[in-house]
Amino acid sequence: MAGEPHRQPAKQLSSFREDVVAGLSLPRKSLSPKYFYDAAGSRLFERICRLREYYLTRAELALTRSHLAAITRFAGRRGTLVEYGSGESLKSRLLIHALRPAAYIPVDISQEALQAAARRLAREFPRLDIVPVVGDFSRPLTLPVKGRRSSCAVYFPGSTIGNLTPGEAQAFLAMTRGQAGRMLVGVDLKKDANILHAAYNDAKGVTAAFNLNLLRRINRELGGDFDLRRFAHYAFYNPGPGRIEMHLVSLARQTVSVGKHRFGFGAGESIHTENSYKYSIDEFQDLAAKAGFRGARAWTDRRGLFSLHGLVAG
Ligand code: SAH
Ligand code: AVI
Repeated sequence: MAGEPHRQPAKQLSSFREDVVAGLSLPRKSLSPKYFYDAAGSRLFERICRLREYYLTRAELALTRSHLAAITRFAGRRGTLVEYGSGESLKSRLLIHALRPAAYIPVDISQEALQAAARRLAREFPRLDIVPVVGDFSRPLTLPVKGRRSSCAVYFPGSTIGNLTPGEAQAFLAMTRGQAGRMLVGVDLKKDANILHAAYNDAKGVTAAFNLNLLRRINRELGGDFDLRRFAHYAFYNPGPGRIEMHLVSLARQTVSVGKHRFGFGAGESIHTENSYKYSIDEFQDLAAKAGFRGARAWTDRRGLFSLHGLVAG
């Protein structure tokens, strides 16, 4: 069964305008990747997950299937499973089958994706108590978790943690330490930059459409007049910080309005729209330790592309 989604207070979901105006007013323009995920953005991300070049989803599914028994022993059966950034809850199905949780609490900022996923899961697992929460995990969240913290496991797959800066990731982990005794975190691994480059520059242009959809969303929801033909998707691996950077590059000198605000762009100037940090196993375990977690286990796929960390609150 899946009830009506819990919603966090309206303020959390109404800051889109303020954040866009603030981000486009910076000397180096930037927008938070959390705004990619309107209904269209969530659908585009689902297409990305099925692309030949986007190895992350396949690698994480493969490693979860092959280590499912050990992952189940680590997370524990019949407790509460909280999932952050659950999207279409693709990988969660494997865990729900194995863990048989008493309750599943998927948390996502994208209401449409969350509700559609909860409805599908309710058909597949009719006896599971599904409590969807529409909310932003970059802010403090109150979750409807019943029972003891020790019987709650938090699942954060997909390397969504890589979309946070290391400082934000540490703060996020520290916040979840108060919610659960154990965490499972999917983290993309450092690798050949050519493989990374292809994953964020797919031949069909789906990642480009995903990036540009942010401007379409600003036009629709905030009264913007971005001309999508005058911006280009640009993604590259920056080895210093160890991250893929996604940008939208202005192809001309131009002025864009968002409601009553006007923003000038030079030719070649970019809006930085996403970071996707890649970590070695040790780098991520060090980060988790700073947030008060012990990296108890780390599973990888056979090709060593992706990792799933089992963290225990220390
Ligand atoms: N877990 C899925 C989806 C990953 S895509 C997978 O592994 O394939 C990232 C998901 O996190 C999207 O569904 C997006 O809507 C959600 N998301 C991104 N930023 C968020 C935030 N700040 N708060 C809540 N959800 C967020
Ligand atoms: C959700 N997140 C982990 C994806 C990533 O790989 O950083 C988002 C994405 N951006 C471009 N392609 C996919």
